[in-house]
Amino acid sequence: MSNLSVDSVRLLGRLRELGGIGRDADGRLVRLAASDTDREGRDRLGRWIEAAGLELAIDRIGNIFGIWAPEGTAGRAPLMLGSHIDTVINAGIYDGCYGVISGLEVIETLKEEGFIPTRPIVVAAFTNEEGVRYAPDMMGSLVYAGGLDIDAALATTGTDGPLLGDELKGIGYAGDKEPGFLTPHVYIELHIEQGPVLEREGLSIGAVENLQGISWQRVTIEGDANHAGTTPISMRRDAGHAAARVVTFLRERARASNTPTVATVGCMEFQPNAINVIPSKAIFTVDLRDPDEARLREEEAALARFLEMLSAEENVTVTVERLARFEPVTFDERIVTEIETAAKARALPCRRMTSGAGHDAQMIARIAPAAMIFVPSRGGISHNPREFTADDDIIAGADILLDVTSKLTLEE
Ligand code: HGY
Ligand code: MN
Ligand code: MN
Repeated sequence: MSNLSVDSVRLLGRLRELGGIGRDADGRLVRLAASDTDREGRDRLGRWIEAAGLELAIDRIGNIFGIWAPEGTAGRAPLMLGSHIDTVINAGIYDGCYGVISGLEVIETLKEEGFIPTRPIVVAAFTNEEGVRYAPDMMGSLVYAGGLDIDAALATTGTDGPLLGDELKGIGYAGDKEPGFLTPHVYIELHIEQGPVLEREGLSIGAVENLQGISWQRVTIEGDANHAGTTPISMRRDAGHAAARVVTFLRERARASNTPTVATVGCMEFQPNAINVIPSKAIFTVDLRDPDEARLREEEAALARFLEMLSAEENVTVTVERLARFEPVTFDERIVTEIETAAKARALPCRRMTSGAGHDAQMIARIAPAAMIFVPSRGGISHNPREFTADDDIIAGADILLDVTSKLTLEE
């Protein structure tokens, strides 16, 4: 079907329209899971889904589905196209939204062309993929795939306090469908790469064959508050200094490892957080990732050893809470090959690659054959308002999604 193409004006227009929803007073894009701005984005997507003549369904964790089940396909497992529309803080407009809007666009294009699929085609927007307000990330798809109990997920406390279940009720997205109510025949996620590889190699399409493991932890270090001026260095139980040593340890270890291991301390809070008080407490997060499970375990063990040594050396107490842990995932070889074939048919330069970021596809891969399609990110930038993908690449990726979707719903 590589002579068909998506409606680029509609696709790009919606991407920009959704990208304008949830701007704060400083113009930053912030649509954290189950927030009022998340509701606004959800409502807009729901209107597009209904206007396209699809059945709109919401499950108990707020996952949104647009279902196209033409005559004769009812009861067959659907081909599912998905991603997420929640964002990080001060986000770009493409992360997640691109895959959901393109999935809807593919369905609308096929419908308008009179295409008759052999099975339903569904577009999904999963709740709380980013995990910024509620951990773990990819929560909606993890619950959907049976990896996290729905009631435990709804009882999760947000970084700002409220329970997820209450917030979903509050925004009107505590749906009635049981998570997992549709088991996909195949799941395909179109996403920006969020890294530098495709751009650096001058490629248009990434056929994503695997995704690295992710370990999220929250570390709390407790020492003693004391006077910044009168307390000799040798007498300090300085939680802030101990935390800083962890940040340096992680970076130095990852840098020296010559492996794909990456480590990030993204959040840090000192208490009492006063200029002239030695911090009594430091609370921070550690994000460790590696495509190899054994190496990821070794990084976690090395951090645990370091924290033990630190506790003795700095005379502080250290407690660690696990926030998320996902093993590396290998995607479905057949779908990855279909993506490469579709790129070749359109003469789009393509390569196989690993995803450094977490995605809903890694959760849905637990219940269905899954794979991902990447398009280049300018400068490899993401989780940043400078996130950008050229329109041609946006359309090319959506056309590949269209080709693979029509191929997989034509023959079987
Ligand atoms: O953390 C991730 O990789 C994803 O953006 N949630
Ligand atoms: Mn994403
Ligand atoms: Mn993201």
